[in-house]
Amino acid sequence: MAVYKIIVTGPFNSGKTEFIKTISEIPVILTEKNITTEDRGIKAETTVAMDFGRITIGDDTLHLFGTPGQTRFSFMWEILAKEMHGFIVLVDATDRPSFPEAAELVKQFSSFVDVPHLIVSNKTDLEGAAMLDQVRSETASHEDEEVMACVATEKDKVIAVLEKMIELVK
Ligand SMILES: Nc1nc2c(ncn2[C@@H]2O[C@H](COP(=O)(O)OP(=O)(O)OP(=O)(O)O)[C@@H](O)[C@H]2O)c(=O)[nH]1
Ligand SMILES: [Mg+2]
Repeated sequence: MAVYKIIVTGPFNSGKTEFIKTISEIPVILTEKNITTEDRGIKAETTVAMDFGRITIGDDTLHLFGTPGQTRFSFMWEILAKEMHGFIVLVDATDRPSFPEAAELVKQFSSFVDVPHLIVSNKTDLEGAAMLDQVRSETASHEDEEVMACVATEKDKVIAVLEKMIELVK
């Protein structure tokens, strides 16, 4: 029985909060506030500090910490990353302009703590989603890096990502 701290990061609106809400076995602690910037055309609320959820898979318990996506709350990133065992970078596959930012997050979180990570191409259910190879070539630091497809609203897809994460951190 192990407990792992896993960070779920990614650009604004990539689905981090949704991912944790879909899977958590406890009510998720949310810090969503009304959006006051030009991003408010995209959705009403954004994460300003963190999400927290928990899920037990087999013998392992994952503590899932979602980060804010808006860069003005980036001061939270390093605080949340403390003592993490691994991190997930969620990418909105329909938002190609956000891919360089996702690549930057991979580098940044790797520099906080040297732990395994997984790049996850999210919203692959939507029309216009980029192919997995395209997401990989624009976000991963090397060609054979693991990139998984996901739909954060679907429990089985989120579980598959977390099982892979457990495999990587063990
Ligand atoms: N169709 C579809 N919609 C999704 C998926 N994942 C998230 N969404 C939707 O995308 C929007 C953004 O999701 P959030 O979970 O708020 O994204 P976030 O990454 O937490 O956003 P910030 O905290 O503001 O950076 C919401 O309307 C979600 O319901 C997905 O896999 N498919
Ligand atoms: Mg959020």
